[in-house]
Amino acid sequence: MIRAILWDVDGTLAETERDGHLVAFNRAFETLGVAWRWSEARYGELLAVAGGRERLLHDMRSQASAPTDGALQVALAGRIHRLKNQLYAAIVRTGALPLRAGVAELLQDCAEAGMRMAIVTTTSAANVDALLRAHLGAHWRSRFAAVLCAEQAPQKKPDPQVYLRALQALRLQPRQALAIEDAPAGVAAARAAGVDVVAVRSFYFANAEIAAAVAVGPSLGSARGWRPASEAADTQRITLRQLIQWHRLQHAPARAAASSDRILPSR
Ligand code: XBP
Repeated sequence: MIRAILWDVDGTLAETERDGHLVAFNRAFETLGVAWRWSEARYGELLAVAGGRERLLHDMRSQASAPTDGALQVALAGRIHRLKNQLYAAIVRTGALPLRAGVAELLQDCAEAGMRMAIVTTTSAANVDALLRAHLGAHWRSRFAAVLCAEQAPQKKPDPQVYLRALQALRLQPRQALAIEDAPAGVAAARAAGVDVVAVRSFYFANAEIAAAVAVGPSLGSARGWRPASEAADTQRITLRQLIQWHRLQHAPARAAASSDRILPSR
């Protein structure tokens, strides 16, 4: 039985990587007089490295104009990353990062059903605050039973640390939670913590291999194109009821199909 929905942030709630972090990184490079820029494609490759600061340090190894001294690299990465986060927050405030389709409705489903929710991300707390304040208002935290960010879980996904800490905070067993993720590293992190995942495709992971999810689909705003197929013929989006159904199918396939109407909430 699911007792909480665990939300990833970047790529899942909004297309923050392409339209937010990448743009902000390039503006930070420019502002600080750093010679290099990242293309959309290059940033896609760099997403294999979790964490903005870690990504910068990784990329510096192949940048001819980057400092060669390790301490100088760390200092420069810190400066760029701090400015990047300020610029990211400014981008969010312009309204350029809308919630992805179906997210607001699913948040509402959970609120109405009394389903607890948590934010489970390895991005910085300031970035999460900027995004959710813009979309859910100044009191957005009250909608979540727990908020776990890079500050609480320094081991980045695919390390399971952030999921294990979320389960601890919620006092739940892994089987009592369901994660929503977009990236293979996020799916791996949740699975390594024993948490099932519904994976929603984002721009950068549209074709990535995601084998370990209970369901994979293009958007929470569409009931089409999901594997396994969404049973929500009556709705155009993925509902909490559908998430519960997928989770039950995973653990008790025969019984779930027979008893779903009796057990599932009405929406
Ligand atoms: C997403 C990330 C982050 C963001 C940038 O993590 O990997 O690094 O790209 O954010 P998650 P920071 O999938 O856990 O949301 O610059 O704050 O690291």
